[in-house]
Amino acid sequence: MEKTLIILKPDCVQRRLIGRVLQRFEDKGLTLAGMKLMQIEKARAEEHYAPHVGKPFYPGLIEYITSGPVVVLSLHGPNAIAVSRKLMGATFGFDAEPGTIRGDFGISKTFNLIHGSDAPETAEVETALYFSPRELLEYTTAADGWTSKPGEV
Ligand code: 3AN
Repeated sequence: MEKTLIILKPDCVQRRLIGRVLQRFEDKGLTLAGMKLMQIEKARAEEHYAPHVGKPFYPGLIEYITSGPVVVLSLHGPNAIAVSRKLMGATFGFDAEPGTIRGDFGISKTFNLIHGSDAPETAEVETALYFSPRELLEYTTAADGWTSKPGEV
C-alpha cells in the first residue's frame, strides 16, 4: 500500500472545485487517510518547493501556493503516487489530456489546481511537512475487499 500527498491549490478552492476533484480520487478507489483545510505559510511553502529554488517560476510559485486556503490530502492505495498523477494529468491544463483533473478544469500555466507527490521519498517528506502522525488514520472500508485484491500489486 503506497501513500501520496495531494494539495488542492488555492485556485481549486477559490473556484469551488474541492468536491468534484476529491470525488475523482474516491471514485478511483484511493483511501483518504488525512484531510485538512489550511493556508500554507511562506516558510512551509519554501520547504516544500526547495528543489525549485532559483528557477524563474519559483517566486510566483511561492506567491501562488500561499495566496489562499488549500486542502491537503493524504491518500493511500495500490500505486497511489502514479495513479494520482495520472488522474491529475500533465503539469499545465492547456497540455493535459481531457479526462484528467488539469485537462478538464484548467488552462493556465500558473494556476494548475493540484499538487501530487512524484515519488515515495517525496511523499514521505511532504506528508510529514503537512500532517502529524496522529492526524493520519489507518482504517479499512466496506468496499476494500472488492476495490483491489490483497497482495495483487
Ligand atoms: P508536477 O506538479 O507536474 O510534478 P513539477 O514538479 O515539474 O510539476 O513542478 C512543480 C510545480 O512548479 C508545478 N506543479 C507547477 O505549479 C510549478 N511549475 C513548474 N514549471 C513551471 C513553469 N514553467 N511556470 C510556472 N510554474 C511552474
